[in-house]
Amino acid sequence: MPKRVLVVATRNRGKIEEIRSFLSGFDVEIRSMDDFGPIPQPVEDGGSFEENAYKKASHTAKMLGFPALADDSGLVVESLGGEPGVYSARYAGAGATDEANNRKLLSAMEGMANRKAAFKCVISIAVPLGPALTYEGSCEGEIAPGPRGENGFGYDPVFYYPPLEKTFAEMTAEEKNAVSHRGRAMKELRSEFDKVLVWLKQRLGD
Ligand code: ITT
Repeated sequence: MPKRVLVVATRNRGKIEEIRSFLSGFDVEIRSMDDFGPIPQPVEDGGSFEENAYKKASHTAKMLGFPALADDSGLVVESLGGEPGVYSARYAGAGATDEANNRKLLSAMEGMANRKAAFKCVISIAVPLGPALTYEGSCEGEIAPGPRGENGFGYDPVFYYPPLEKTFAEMTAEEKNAVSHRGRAMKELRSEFDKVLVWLKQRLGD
């Protein structure tokens, strides 16, 4: 029997690599957006990570006719009232680079004693029509005084994880995946992946 196709609905290379490694070994054929021609981008105007993850997964499934997995994630900083939150990708403006977002965050945090922050991740798996499955994970840490480390992507150089005394960018992929927001959400998804495959079969009627 051909393997079930699952499209990873993200343009973020860092996320794609992590999600692929979490799903390696499962009975599913992972495709990325690069395997298809260009499609219109979904509008990420939801007020929560859940809403945006569903929008991305559902939009992609509808456009491509395959089940799709989307990840909406971001950094929630306590002393900034939860910012950048759902605006994490465009904190320093539309199309901002990771470096620009990190610079803006570090300057907003200058002189702040409370540096508590949490990475949040919501994974949504959707079919072309109907509801989606949702998985969530979070990871608590602190905003470092300055960037440290070369690994990972996004806010990794400025997110310090006290239990390992490293920023995410100083960790190996294995270390980050074991404790990260995405790692925790994907762990839950992996633990019931057989049920996900049954759910997809029922929804898709094949
Ligand atoms: P897609 O919407 O195409 O998936 P995106 O990068 O725009 O890609 P989001 O809208 O979910 O994704 O924005 C997430 C933001 O949070 C973005 O700036 C990421 O770099 C950052 N982020 C998410 N997970 C991260 C992680 O594990 N490490 C560092 N930064 C992360």
